[in-house]
Amino acid sequence: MNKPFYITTPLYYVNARPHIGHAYTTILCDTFARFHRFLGEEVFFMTGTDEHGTKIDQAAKAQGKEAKLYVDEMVPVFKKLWDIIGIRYDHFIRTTDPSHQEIVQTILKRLESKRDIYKGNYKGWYCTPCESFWTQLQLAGGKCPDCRRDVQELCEENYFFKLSNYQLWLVDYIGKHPGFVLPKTRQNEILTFLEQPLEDLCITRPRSRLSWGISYPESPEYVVYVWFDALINYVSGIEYSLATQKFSSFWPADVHMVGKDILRQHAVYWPIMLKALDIEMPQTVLAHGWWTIEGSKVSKSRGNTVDPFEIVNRYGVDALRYYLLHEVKLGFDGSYSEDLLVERFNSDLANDLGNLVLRATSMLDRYFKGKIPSTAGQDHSPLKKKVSEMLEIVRNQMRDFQPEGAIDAIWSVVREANRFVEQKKPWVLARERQQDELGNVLIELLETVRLLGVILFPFLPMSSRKILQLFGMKDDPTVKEFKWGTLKPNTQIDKGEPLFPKVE
Ligand code: ME8
Repeated sequence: MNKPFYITTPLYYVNARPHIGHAYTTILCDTFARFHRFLGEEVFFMTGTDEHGTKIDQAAKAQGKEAKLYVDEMVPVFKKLWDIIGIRYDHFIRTTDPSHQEIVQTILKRLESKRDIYKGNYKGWYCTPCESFWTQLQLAGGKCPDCRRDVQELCEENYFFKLSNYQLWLVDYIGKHPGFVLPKTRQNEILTFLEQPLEDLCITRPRSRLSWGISYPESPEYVVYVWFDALINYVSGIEYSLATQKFSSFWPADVHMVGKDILRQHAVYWPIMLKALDIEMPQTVLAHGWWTIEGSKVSKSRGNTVDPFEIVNRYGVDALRYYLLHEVKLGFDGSYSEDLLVERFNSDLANDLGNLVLRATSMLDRYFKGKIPSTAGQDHSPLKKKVSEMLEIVRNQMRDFQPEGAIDAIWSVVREANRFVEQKKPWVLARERQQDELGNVLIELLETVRLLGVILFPFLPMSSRKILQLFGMKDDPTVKEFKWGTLKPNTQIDKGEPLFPKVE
């Protein structure tokens, strides 16, 4: 029995509504999760929310609400978006879940007993919006080097986690596991970062300064630093303790999908935390790029966000999924443009895919009253080969974390099938009463459409469902359903509605 495929999104801060950046990461993970289910594997896909720390505390205060009330109101907004855009997660973890909080405390006690945690003085500069401490040397002209805003000087006693003890180990580990941090350019960035001595991580905040967080065990005057708390979700969400059945069957994670903004936490802090706890490393930390607008990262603090609810309202779920999955190569930045989204909608979705499906079913309707004809059969089916090659390409592209490449392979079949219609000219065959040839052409076309419905399931689940319904097939297809030649004569297939009515 193979280990289940375990994939995670970051836990999103609930200090603002989710925007297309969050939707992007979650759609990517959902697509990989669906693809592995499609392959017949057991999958555990976890997402959730990061609910502690200064940012959340400030957002709650700004609305004059208790932090817990505030987060309880925000979480459903995230869940609603995931429902709308077809995200099928297996578990939604919140860092305010009592089970998570307990595991964080257990882990801290374990690290203390291993002497990986010590108490010391922290002197530094703090950037509240970024929640980052900086040393004097790291500041950029006295400002936060990340966001260039003002920083505050701080000196306080705190608990520290001995990252430095594990620096050499980590460099060695990354060097020996080239698939651990991907893409390669990001791996190189992490290795460059690790050329400098690693400072120990301050993992508490005095409660007097920040009260919204998990209490440090035996020292309630401290709360746990939000990043230390949040990273632990990846094991607490599967009931970490080395002894539980769930943990031992799901861990190690196959993919931690993250944006490049939080790679350091996932490729430096997290592996060291795991190493110190004697927990196996995840297979891959995969960093994708940023969606930008006019060169700036789409982000709540910059206030240039795009609301995915609105995009879905205007163009539908699959239009958003198609655009985000296909427009950039995973790992690279992409410049977000609604105009381009509309262009792709009209050309790739409406003209190519939508037309193909409608053409195939309407011609069956027109020439055979919607019933699959029985024909003498055919010796040669040019699309069949293309379709089976497509499955292999999709498999390879997905294994290499390139969903855009997988979509290209699917669209190459969509376009080939449209060309096939142009070449075969079924309307001429009908006029000349070449019934057998006409039947063969339509069967060939409909088989292609049907298998497109199957393969689209991980990427465009709504369109996949609509196509499969036309053929009376169930949702959630697996690769077993990806079989050419199972359309039975006399099966009735309705014309259906256009999948993507054009947008002006
Ligand atoms: O960082 N383009 O939460 P967060 C692409 N709570 N992806 C983007 C994006 C953009 N413009 N903006 C955000 C946190 N994202 C922590 C994580 S994990 C244990 C704790 C996505 O709400 C991307 O995945 O700021 C990024 O890493 C994440 O949202 C940050 O979400």
